[in-house]
Amino acid sequence: MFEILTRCPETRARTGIINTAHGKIQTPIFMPVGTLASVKSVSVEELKNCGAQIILGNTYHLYLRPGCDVIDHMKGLHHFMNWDSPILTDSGGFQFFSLAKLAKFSDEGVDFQSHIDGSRHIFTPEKAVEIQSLLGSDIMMSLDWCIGHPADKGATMEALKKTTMWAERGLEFWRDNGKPNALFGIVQGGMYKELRSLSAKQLEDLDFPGYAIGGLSVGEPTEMMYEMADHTAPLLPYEKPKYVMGVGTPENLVELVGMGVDMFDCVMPSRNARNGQLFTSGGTLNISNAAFKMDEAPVDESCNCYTCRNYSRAYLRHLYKSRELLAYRLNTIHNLHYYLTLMANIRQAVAQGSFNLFKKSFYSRLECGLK
Ligand code: PRF
Ligand code: ZN
Repeated sequence: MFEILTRCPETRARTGIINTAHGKIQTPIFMPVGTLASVKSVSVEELKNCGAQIILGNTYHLYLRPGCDVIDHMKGLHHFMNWDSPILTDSGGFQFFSLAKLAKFSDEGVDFQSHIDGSRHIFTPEKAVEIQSLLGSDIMMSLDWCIGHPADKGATMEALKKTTMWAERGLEFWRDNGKPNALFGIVQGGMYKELRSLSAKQLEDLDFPGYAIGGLSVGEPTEMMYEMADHTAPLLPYEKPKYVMGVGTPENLVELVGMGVDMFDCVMPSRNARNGQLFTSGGTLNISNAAFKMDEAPVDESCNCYTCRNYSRAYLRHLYKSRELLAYRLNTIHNLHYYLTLMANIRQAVAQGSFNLFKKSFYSRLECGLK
């Protein structure tokens, strides 16, 4: 399903193509987060115009609301939300860690209480694959156990063991139910290199179509996150896609691509847009800042998004300060366009053999600051 097109001569960065039942995506790629069958505040047409090729949906959320019966009746997630390009779904592993109340982990799976109404549910690794197949996901994720930071070695080992056991069971279920979608394994192992190595080895033996590095950006310092990713990425099969889950800032994406990572998702561009934080080539700005009160300039002079082509910082500040709904939409369009253009520029630089040069100019523009 994955074809590597070019390799950076100086780093581990590469470009490639992932083939899915809903078309091809170019890597390295960023996937906007559409947890509840919607990337908050923007339409699918706007997403496409921002350059989105694939989006992420959440099994945990969609299972609870609107429920599998609704999405099944509506002929799957693509048809339900009118998105005809690839969709990757997360398994729920992370939501048990971040959202669900009183999640109990056993060999069988996860017993949890809904964060919406407190009702009790059980996810097994087989059920996680079954639900994702029903959603019509193009790339499904194994049920895993994501552990926070700090965590002692014993607890981290326990989460890793369950993650491997569940990966194996999910994979078997997926193979028996041969669907046109892919299933990725997720490496855990906390901040212990030897456990990361063990997890990567166990998953490699299972021979997944692709691999994720999970359990990062869970409260550890950035340097530690880089150290773990840099340690783990080269342990995974070179010819398979590698995905770092739930990361990160524009700088994180640039660094991780250099370590050989192909795929990313993060709520940061969309969530921060709704909090007034906008990304630009000169760093972030907060649109509520009084400095923008009379500012006729667009958010970023070098941005070609719908928002920057049509509106001033002064207008966006006014919308945001007045809590006008349009603020969320215009801010989200800009931030997603920024992230997706960053990835397109990274792909171009890697393909031309100039990724290190690109990195230099990326950082020097950030250092110059806002214009
Ligand atoms: N596991 C899963 N989803 C995730 C993570 C994980 O570890 C993370 C960690 N940053 C984000 N999303 N299944
Ligand atoms: Zn813009």
